[in-house]
Amino acid sequence: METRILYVRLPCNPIFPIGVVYLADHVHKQFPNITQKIFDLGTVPPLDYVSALDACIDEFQPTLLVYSWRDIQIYAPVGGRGGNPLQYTFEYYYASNPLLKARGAMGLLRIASGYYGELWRNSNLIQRGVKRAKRYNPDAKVVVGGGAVSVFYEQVAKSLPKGTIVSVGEGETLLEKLLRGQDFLDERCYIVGETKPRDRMIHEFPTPIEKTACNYGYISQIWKEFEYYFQSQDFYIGVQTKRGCPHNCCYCVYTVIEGKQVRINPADEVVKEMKQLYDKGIRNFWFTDAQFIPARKYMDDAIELLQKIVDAGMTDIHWAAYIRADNLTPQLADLMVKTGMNYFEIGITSGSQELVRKMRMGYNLRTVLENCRDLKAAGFNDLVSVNYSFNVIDERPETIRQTIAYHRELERIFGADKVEPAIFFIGLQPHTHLEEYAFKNGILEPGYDPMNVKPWTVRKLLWNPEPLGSFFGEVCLQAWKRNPNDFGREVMDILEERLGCADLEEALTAPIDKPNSQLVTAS
Ligand code: B12
Ligand code: SF4
Repeated sequence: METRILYVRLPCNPIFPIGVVYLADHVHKQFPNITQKIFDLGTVPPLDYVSALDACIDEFQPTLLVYSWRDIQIYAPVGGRGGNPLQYTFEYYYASNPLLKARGAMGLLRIASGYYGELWRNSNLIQRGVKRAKRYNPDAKVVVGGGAVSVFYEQVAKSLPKGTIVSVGEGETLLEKLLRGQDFLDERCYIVGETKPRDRMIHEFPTPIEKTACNYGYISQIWKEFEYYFQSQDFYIGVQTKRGCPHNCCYCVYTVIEGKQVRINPADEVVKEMKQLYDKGIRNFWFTDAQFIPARKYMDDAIELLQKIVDAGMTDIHWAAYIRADNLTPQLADLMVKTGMNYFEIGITSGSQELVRKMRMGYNLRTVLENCRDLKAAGFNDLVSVNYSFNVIDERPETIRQTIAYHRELERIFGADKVEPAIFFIGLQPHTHLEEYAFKNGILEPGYDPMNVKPWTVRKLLWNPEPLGSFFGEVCLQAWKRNPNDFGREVMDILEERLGCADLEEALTAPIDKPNSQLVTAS
């Protein structure tokens, strides 16, 4: 029987579906004769999801369904789909005014029903698709993967049909083995109702592949809605330049999804891929790497890539990426500005070197400041978003004062109007060190369900433990009241009014660990 693969990207905010594009490209390079089609529900209006999927399956009659599920938006604390979940959560947990508390409860209820609704809808789209495909090909198979499945692979099985192959992390090799009829169960996957995920499966290393430039000529033949993403100038089209992150940040799951081993995609191939998009009019790119410059030893790769972008004549582009800002040199800063980096997120989490170390983030705040000065000197004049997550571990009034001092220094470097503090609270994710810490400290029981959003679970998973939890709750509520449109800056101002500001030098110096109390010693 002829193999016909249908890639279904499940509904998602309009983010370019780079995952399925890469999978289809890889399969085509290995099996040029297999017929493939990409169907992106991100471009379909919600009321038409079911009918559009049915019509697509009726027409294409796939023998293999590849469902890609990007996000299950559980603890998105910033501007979520149904309002601001962080605000509702904090109103519900911390407001003393009963009206505010009630508003928080209503908001949370709306968000929870939206969340469960999306889970149900996506499972239904999978079940329905398989059933329909079997009408035409009784042996049709289904594989499910993508970011959301990678994080919650242990939980999703209960809503998927028996026989579904659930995949963790990158799926190229799994699909290849499946299509060759080889045993694929040594890949990071399991089959619903037949095999169980191996213990700590997500920590297994992905099978490395040699990444070559995506063939967009081919992709545009198998994907009708491709042009959709070119219509708005706001889209940042994804391009991956490497896979893997060697770090250990306590709350982060990227390093396990992608693995710790960094695998660089050859610069010439990345540029070749970008050039095809550039020639179609694309000017905004998002380097979708977990980290664009994961460590000092990868700075030369970043330099090579950026230089090749310039050499290829792509001098009027913009790009963005996750950047820790600790691995920069003046030369690299120069190239970043010259090649159009126009959005810059410094995910430092805290301005206290002591806490940065305790969270296992492995960088030096003093170096970050020096590099920011280099970026400014190189002409960087766009907005800088600085991510702070308070109260992760061992936060105290003095560490808050240090974070204020650090933030004020960033304002001195870039200009106060250019530095935007993005205040997050960590959403605890499975398979992280923070989860392990929560088990060891009796905050969570092993076997808890991370996809459960009951109020008592959310209180533990949206990480803001006492004794400072109520204090931060109260500060955030005050900030929303005083200036809802500039929440981050308002939080920083209120914290400074209440606690003051440390000496910068104090923020940059970490004292020697006290045993037992920190995450650093918890494993
Ligand atoms: C870059 C990135 C972003 C960028 C995207 C920029 C852009 N224009 O593309 C930005 C910053 C905008 C972003 C935003 C968000 N993101 Co994000 N993001 C990532 C990140 C780091 C990489 C994703 C990526 O594109 N990778 C490269 C491509 C090639 O890989 P991929 O799509 O995952 O596909 C591969 C595999 O998943 C697999 N695969 C995919 N589908 C399938 C299907 C099958 C059957 C198989 C076998 C395999 C398979 O194979 C593919 C090729 O190897 C991941 C974390 C990570 N390291 O994976 C989080 C991640 C995807 N994001 C996540 C989330 C939650 C979000 C937000 C909702 C956060 C928020 N609070 O607002 C937003 C909103 C996104 C939206 N839909 O609106 C979560 C999703 C899981 C979850 N918790 O629900 C992730 C996993 C991070 C995390 N652990 O929390 N994100
Ligand atoms: S937070 Fe960034 S640097 Fe840290 S492990 Fe995750 S991807 Fe790597």
